[in-house]
Amino acid sequence: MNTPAPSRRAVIRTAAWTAPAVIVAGNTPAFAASGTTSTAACAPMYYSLDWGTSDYTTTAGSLVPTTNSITSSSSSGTVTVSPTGVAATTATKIRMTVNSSFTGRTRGLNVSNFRNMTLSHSYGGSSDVGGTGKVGLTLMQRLSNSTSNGRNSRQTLTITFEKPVKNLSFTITDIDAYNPNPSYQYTDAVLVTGNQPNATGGAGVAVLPDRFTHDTTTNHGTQGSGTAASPLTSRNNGRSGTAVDTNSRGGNVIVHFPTDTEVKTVTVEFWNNRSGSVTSNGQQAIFLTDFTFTRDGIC
Ligand SMILES: [Ca+2]
Ligand SMILES: [Ca+2]
Repeated sequence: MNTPAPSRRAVIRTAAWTAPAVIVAGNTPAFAASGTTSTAACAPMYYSLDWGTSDYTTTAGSLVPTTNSITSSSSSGTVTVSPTGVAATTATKIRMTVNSSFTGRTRGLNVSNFRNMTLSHSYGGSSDVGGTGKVGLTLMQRLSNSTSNGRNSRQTLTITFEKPVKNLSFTITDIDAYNPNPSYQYTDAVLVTGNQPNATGGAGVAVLPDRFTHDTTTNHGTQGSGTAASPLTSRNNGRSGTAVDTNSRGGNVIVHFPTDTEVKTVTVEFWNNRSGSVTSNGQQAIFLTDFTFTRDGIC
């Protein structure tokens, strides 16, 4: 047999001729006329986590057991996030795992309405952290004694995405400081880092947030470039003696990871940036909410 292969020009012409028939038979992508080769099935999928309506569950045995108690035990939780406007299937859903552990003197705390690694409701039960109108994942902690040694004592939250995500952002709320005259209780300090996936789907090379949206509209507000030397902290730093209310935006930072860059894991470190003697063993809290991200469509 000596059947000549069709020329490249012929193949392209054939594809150009048959493509409209396929589009007419199915959905016509709005962007078809723009020249892109994408189809609706390959379009990115968008995800938005609402803890309040989610299936979030924790490893109950490792949570801080009773009110006004502390623990040094690690704990974990899982939540499933479904895409918006796309059928929730095994292929499209993404499970997030959150794992909390402690270094140095920092302990998980269960106090009043706030229990570490559970979903918080603000004072008054308004289900609103940082003025977002949303529930948040609670990081509630204090030291095992009344002497703070800064980042040497911290909680580390690791967030692992079952499948790598892109365009990740989330909001940390209630980054504040409290100065109950004459001594300090806490200065919240937060560091966020991440990792891209490696070749086998685990955590690979580092990827850092490339932008932070600080609250600058209140008399508290937030600051910091997100490095260990310049962690996310309160702009007010407790100078007024008052803290940010749990449902105020005055302690908010929106964390943005680089555009179109895959993220497999995120690490959030949370510590008391005071040094020396602190009141109430440095009892302090932040909340994580408004996770949004994308994933390439399945086609
Ligand atoms: Ca506060
Ligand atoms: Ca706080």
